[in-house]
Amino acid sequence: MHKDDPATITAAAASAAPARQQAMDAYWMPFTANRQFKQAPRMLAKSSGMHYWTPEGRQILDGIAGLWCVNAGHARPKIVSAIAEQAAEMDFAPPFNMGHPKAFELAERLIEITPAGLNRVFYTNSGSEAVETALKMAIGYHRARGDGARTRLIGRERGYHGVNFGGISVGGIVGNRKSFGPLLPGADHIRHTHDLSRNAFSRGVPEHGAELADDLERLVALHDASTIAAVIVEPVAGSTGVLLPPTGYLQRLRSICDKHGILLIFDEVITGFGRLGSPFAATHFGVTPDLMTVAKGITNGCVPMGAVFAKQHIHDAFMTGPEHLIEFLHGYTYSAHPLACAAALGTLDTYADENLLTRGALMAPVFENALHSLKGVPHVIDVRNIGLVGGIELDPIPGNPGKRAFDTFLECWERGVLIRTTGDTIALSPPLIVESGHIDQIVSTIADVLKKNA
Ligand code: PXG
Ligand code: PLP
Repeated sequence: MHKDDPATITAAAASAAPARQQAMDAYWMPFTANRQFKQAPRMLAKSSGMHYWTPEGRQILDGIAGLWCVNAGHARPKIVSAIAEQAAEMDFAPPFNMGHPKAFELAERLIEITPAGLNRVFYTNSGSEAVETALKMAIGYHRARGDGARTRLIGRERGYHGVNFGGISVGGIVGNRKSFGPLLPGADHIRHTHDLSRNAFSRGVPEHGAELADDLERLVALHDASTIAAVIVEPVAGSTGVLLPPTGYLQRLRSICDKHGILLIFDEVITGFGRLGSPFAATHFGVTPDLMTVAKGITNGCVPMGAVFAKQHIHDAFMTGPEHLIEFLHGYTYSAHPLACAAALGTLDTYADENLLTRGALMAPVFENALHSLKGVPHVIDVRNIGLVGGIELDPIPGNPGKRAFDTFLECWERGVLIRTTGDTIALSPPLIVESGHIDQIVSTIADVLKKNA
């Protein structure tokens, strides 16, 4: 378009007009009710510490760390300056057959905090890409060892593993799967662990349900272990409403995998980097997977990044053949992006300075008590908590699932508190710098809204 075109002139004049209404048609928003949003937009313009501000300057308390990712809180100085300095020093470096120092430094720093044995790091740009990478590593690993019939991937009902084809194939959210065809062949699912009848209002991990891990034996009996490459689970399922593993469940899953030579993948995109009060869920539960996916908190949400951690023997299985040839035919243009590596290093410094990877354990009792005070509030049918993750399940409006929780979200927003809903569950995951006053504000706002609408 030429600069003297009438359309260009009009666009320029419009952008200069101070009270111009923002045009919203062009942006197709992700996982959003686009038409509803554009009628009544909820916009964020600034962030610091525990808060956002709207373009009009209204302060919003962040009850969900952005989207489970801003674990150290917003606008942390070491992260901000790391990104700014890196942008000025070197913007991009090709990651294929080339390297840059911060990519290596970061990997060494990361394996200091991962569970023992997970000491090889592959970078991606999101959790979804980390999941695809881990699934391909699992299948490639077996093949490299001469066990190429192990191609099946097992997920779990109600699991969320991002939105790419591998992730939705092992994922267990009907809505995310049903519109997109047959997906990956050979994927199957074990049962989820959510059981309100036995476990409602448990404080911390629920008592009942370790035997649900035995569902993996059912799939082994059906498909034969020799066809199964890996099982992937979220140690605590986040997206489908904060579903906790029953006592002993993850241990049992680990031992069934070991018995049958199946790799265990923990998807720690949400649980990684301190969310449960330990650096990782694997640390928290004392169960080490063979592969572990992370994203979100790795850069405090400031620059997109994900990663897969692999046990060394998995990495080493690929390191065969002529030395000049690529061993794992996989990678992204932006793997180990310098801005992401710099942000991650600033993030790790911030976590270390303030002991944030374990601070959740100190705040967990305060959080737990506040959440469980919602028992008896109208429509609350369960409260679940671990570390600084909370789930408040509401009874659905008959014939209108999700509406009660979504209406609660809208009213909390009006009252200056950002929460997240999935189905009829409210999910909370405040930044790990949260203080008890913030927790009170979040929980009392939810209680007030539910009582008002009772
Ligand atoms: N695995 C898990 C366990 C996740 O929680 C992903 C993979 C995908 O990560 P990316 O970076 O590709 O989004 C996630 C992401 C929600 C919500 O509604 C949760 C996620 C993302 C968006 C919304 O709770 N988790
Ligand atoms: N599509 C095309 C045409 C490409 O050239 C590339 C990368 O070179 C991709 C997709 C993948 O992009 P990315 O490496 O950012 O995932």
